[in-house]
Amino acid sequence: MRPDLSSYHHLAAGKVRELYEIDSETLLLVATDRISAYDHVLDTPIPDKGRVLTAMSAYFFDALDMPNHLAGPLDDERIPAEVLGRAMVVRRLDMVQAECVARGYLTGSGIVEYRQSGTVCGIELPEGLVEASRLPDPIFTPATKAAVGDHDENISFEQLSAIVGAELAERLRTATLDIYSRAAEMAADRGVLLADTKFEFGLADGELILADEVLTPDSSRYWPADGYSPGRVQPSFDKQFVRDWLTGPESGWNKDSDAPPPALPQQVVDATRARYVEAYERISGLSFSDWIGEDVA
Ligand code: Q0N
Repeated sequence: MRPDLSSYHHLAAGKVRELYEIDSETLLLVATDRISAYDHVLDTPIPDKGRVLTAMSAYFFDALDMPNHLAGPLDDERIPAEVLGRAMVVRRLDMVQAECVARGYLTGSGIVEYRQSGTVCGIELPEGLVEASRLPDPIFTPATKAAVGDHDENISFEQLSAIVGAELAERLRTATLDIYSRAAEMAADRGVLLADTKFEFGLADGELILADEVLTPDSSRYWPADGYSPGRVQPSFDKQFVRDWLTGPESGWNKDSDAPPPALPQQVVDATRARYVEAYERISGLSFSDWIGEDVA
């Protein structure tokens, strides 16, 4: 008999994820079906998004050669039926108070800083790079975690060292770049570019442990390799239908207004759900219909 989710103390809410306490050493990390776009959490959920992202995280935890926070199987009896397939039992860690980002391509806050100074997080890059350029080598671009609703702030490696200490900063950079390179290679083999990705790490008895979700479309920018062309903003593998509809004539919404975005039409929901499933199946080579939690709750 699985427990009810309401039997667990709620510890933290993110935009699209929730954290609960199982016991003093163990947490339940839950991915919801909520989706964000243009800094808003939409009113319309994407069915199965939480299960797809959990499946992707689990796939990469298994594939990576790095200790991670998983502390039980995906069908652990401590997981409530209502979140089965979109929850992980994880070890409670001392979290590193920094976001660890690796970038193989120049976009987002990276190109904003590059255009101002020719650098990203203080790292000098060659001249002449454009939106979506592939970088000569992947770079480590840490950020400080902002309060909910605010944007993370990029920091230099020296600033990271001042926050966590020089030795841990080096370990974070090495682990972040190693994991990015491995995952980018895996994705590229299947026709998907991993433009950048964000990791969170924790410590337990001095050991560096990979935490949170990993290499999901919410923590990463995945681009279809087919049609990649630097010089313009690349379409998002997962959210492009949502973005196009929200900014198109049918939504009646202005992303630069303060107004909340409207509900998504069913065809955008269905197409977006299919894109998440396609991302998982393309990148993992596995079938989402085999993932846990179908027809429960
Ligand atoms: C933790 N966050 C950030 C879910 C995600 N293994 C852990 N041990 C201790 N703390 C955390 C983890 C993990 N993972 C991670 N906050 C605490 C993101 N949260 C925000 C809310 O929802």
